[in-house]
Amino acid sequence: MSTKNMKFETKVIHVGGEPDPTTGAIMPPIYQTSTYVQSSPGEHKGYEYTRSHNPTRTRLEENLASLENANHCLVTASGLSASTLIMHMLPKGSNIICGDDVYGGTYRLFSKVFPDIHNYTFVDTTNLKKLEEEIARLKPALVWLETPTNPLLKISDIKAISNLAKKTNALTVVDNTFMSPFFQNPLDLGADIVLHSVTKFINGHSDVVGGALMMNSKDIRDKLFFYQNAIGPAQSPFDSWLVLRGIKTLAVRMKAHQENAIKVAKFLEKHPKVERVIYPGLESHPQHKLAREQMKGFGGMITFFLKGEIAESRRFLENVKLFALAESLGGVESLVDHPAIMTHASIPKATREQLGIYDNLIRLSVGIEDVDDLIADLEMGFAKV
Ligand code: P1T
Repeated sequence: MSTKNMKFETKVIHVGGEPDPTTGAIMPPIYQTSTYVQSSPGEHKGYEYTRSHNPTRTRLEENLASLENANHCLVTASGLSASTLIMHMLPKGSNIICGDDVYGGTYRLFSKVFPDIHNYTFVDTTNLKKLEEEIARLKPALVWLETPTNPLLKISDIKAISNLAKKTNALTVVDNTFMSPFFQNPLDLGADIVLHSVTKFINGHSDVVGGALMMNSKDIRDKLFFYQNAIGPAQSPFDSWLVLRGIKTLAVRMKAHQENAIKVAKFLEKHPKVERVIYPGLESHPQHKLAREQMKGFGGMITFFLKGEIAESRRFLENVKLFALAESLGGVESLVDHPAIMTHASIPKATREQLGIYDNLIRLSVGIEDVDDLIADLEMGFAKV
């Protein structure tokens, strides 16, 4: 069966998972090697050095490309190293439009590391009219979307924005980390590059840091590969193997994350100690209709505002137990995060508050434990507020 005809649930298990040709081993070998023997200078089997290529990583790249309906994939050492490669690919002095609400590390990369090389303008990409004006004014080389955003879960219209960007030959990049390829496929909506922090839902077990870039254009792939090889952020064979192991359950995990998240979001929406809940699956979400159109589900991330200030937030966060207080997301276990102090601390307070990231904002990565246990745990936290 051609992989193009396979359903997602089959692809995650089978693409890149052919039995080992020499032994028949059903699980892919970990090619834990830095180099490969050549029979004569330049004569080899396609592998020269693991920074450039590794067979275990190749299998993961094949699998991930198929999940995003992409022709190509590069697996990198982290999500942020994947973002870094895109920045190196652009001509020096490029204008870049970036959504105003993005992961704090992405914001730090674009506001502290790369401004010497490119010019960044942060725009609310949910406002198409404003974005259109900015695209016409800046003629950017690239429009960077995170949708849904981290942590406010704002949703941008990938199809409409890719079309706007194409008018001025700008590339559209979508950071699809929060949805995973199971719930959203940006290339199918017109984006040029999809980025994932593989650390999150794709690996799903909080034991690997990694990134991935998927694209259809061979030209873009080759440019990005050049920088990956030249700079060096390739994923190790063992980490690629762990991701190949974790990814087999991506479909079942995403369904379970979503089932639990819907119940938790509804519980929070009715809770007297909660001011407001943001979850794309709730009718109250400002872009619920767009979420229904461009996503195949609503995912496992919830953001909510507690009634109170930093003291109340701390009481809540110190008293939940199943929801572990930790950065990151997308693992089978539930996590809770305080963006203002933790994941988004690198954004200046004034900018953060302009966006709505206040001290009473709490982000949940809803795991796949029993949902009644999760709700009881949240209730324990609220009881101490
Ligand atoms: O951590 P790393 O694998 O380098 O991925 C960076 C990254 C990129 N994009 C999004 C949307 C992300 O959420 C992240 C990492 N985020 C966290 C660690 C966090 O807790 O939000």
